[in-house]
Amino acid sequence: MTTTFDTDRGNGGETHQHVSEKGPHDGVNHLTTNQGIRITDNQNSLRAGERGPTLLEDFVLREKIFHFDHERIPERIVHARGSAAHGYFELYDSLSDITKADLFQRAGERTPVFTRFSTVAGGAGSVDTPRDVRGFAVKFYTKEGNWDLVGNNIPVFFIQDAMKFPDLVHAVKMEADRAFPQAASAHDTFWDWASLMPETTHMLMWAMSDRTLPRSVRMMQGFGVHTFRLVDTDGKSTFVKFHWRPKLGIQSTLWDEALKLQAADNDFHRRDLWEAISSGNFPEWELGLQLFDQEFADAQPYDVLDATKIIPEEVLPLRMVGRMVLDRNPDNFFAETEQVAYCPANIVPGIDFTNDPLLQGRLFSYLDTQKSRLGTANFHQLPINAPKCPVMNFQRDGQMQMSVPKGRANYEPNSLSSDGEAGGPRECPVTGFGTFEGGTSQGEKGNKLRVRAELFADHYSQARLFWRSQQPSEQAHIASSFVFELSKVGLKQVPPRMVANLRNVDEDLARRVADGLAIILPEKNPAAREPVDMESSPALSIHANMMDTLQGRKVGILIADGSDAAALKTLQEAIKDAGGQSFVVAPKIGGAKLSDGKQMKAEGQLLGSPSQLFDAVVVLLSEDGAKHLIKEGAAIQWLMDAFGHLKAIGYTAAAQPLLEKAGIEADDGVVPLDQSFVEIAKKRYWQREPKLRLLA
Ligand code: HDE
Repeated sequence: MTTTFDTDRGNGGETHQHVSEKGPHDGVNHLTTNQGIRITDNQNSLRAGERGPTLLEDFVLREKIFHFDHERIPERIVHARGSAAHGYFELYDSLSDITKADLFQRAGERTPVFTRFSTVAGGAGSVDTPRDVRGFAVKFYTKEGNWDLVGNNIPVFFIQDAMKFPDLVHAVKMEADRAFPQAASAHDTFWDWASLMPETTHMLMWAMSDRTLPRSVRMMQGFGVHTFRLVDTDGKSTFVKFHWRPKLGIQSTLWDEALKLQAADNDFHRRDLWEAISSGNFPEWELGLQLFDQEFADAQPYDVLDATKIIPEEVLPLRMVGRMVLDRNPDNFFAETEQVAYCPANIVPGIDFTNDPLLQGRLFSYLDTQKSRLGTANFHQLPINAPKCPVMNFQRDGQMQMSVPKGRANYEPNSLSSDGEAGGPRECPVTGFGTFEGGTSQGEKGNKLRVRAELFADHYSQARLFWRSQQPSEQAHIASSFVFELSKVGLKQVPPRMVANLRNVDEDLARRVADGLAIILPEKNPAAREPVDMESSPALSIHANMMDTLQGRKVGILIADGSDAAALKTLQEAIKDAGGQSFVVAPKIGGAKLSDGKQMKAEGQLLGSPSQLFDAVVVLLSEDGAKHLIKEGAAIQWLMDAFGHLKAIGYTAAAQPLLEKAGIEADDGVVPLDQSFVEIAKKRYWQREPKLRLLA
């Protein structure tokens, strides 16, 4: 084949845009090497003779394999598995009364964001639904530089001091010698360590609750965790805790459901986020602030610099200041989601740190780990990390330097400009980031000490507050999770030690866990500081606050030959009108011949679409369909799981034998299919659970 080479072959730095054989603008993309050389054959390597050896000379082959060999980079040491999206933050009202941060000045203004959700313990290729804390990291590309709010879906943390972070992570990750279990805390080393660290207790309560089993990342809260500061133009500081509230409400799965989701779809959350955005159902959160001053801080029975403590919303309500909408999926997972580098130290004028010793350690860690993960000190130049405002300084060179600074000015001060040369950027004493100078309340000055402040010694008051703020259904889940996790621990000394700590939280909880493990209730572990009783906080319950809605939720509809076409259409429309999504499942992906004689294609095959993928289910079967499916174990399992996971079940009269075979007893959530089903489908039926499960 003869190839015509053009002289105009530049591609503006876009390595993989190609010009045509005939000319650069005829719309045909040509395959090239990384040097821009067109490739004639992408199937065969160059060899000496038809059956002869491959030649070292083959630069096309060598380059292709060389690049492939280096495609992977080290995964994040924690939060390796994640999914992200682009969007914006929109401010409701100006916050100029409390901060000079530019993104908080003008009502209605939008700031671009890139937000990544992650699990913590598992590797990059692990599943989406283990019991785990979720990362909730937001990069705001503000006009005054990048601000990263690198939070979690739980408002407290396991430890109080960064000194313990490597121990925590070593303990929870797969065990050092055997490299299992992956993405799970239910093993010896985690509980050995946690039971020796009473400060973990509050976080453990959250971790053992349904918070760590989110239904979707769109249905999680997010928290900045630490106390930060907002600073206004006069230099006045206000303490702040950041909260993200999902528009769809908080929703979680059940433990059994989460386990089965791992089998049904390893990418359950990643797919859910992607599909929601690509179908135009943009996930949304409101940003709420808890704002307070030193006087308030001093009056609380805990230290606001202690990341194992919350400020209950009932004590300090949230001021809702804006919303975040995620409206665009990444173009490329690696370039964006994998290479994004969040860092709590990325902060803008008007926001500042506090002395929280956990936060202070984080300020070092992220930049440091990112150099190792991304391989060069220039990772801030990657498109996903680059600020969307000018970046000008005298930093130069380093591996993978992408910018081409001009002139001689690479030092400061300089007087080059007086000779007509560019002198480079100058300091900004007024508009630059000025660290908040105050903060000399009690304990903020003094000798160098390796100690913790007095109130940090209270490890149990808020664990108790959390427990008492849960509904009985949630308490049963927490107690059962402790039993499950500790049942996986082989070290004899560990479960009693953990239960001994739990006795400081609540005697009933401790007894239930001990019973569940069939161990003798151990002596209480003496508390470093006696817990105090705090007013319970209903805002901490998921079950009490779950929204009755179909928005963002999916209803699985099982059909087979003969299913009523009109009933199916009506149901699908009703689900859509309620903001939900229907998903038709049939024994064969080609679908079923409905009552009107038409073939309806299925969206999922029964074997590949178990009911844990849905929030509610309908068995829309004819007599014939039911006769056929009663012999299909997957159909019976579909119903058993939906019932066991406390979901609404709608059924046609013909489908009743299947329900009977699945052992389903009628209750408020199991109803013959009619118009009212969409209302029924908006809930979970917690009251069913004690009849189905022996919880601790
Ligand atoms: Fe992180 N954390 N962390 N962390 N963290 C990382 O940074 C660290 C902590 C959080 O989507 C790492 O780039 C220390 C609390 C999220 O890319 C690393 C301490 C909270 C993400 C690191 C903490 C978080 C990370 C690993 C204790 C909630 C994922 C890879 C002092 C407020 C960000 C990386 C993403 C990632 C260190 C504790 C949230 C090693 C030392 C508390 C959401 O730098």
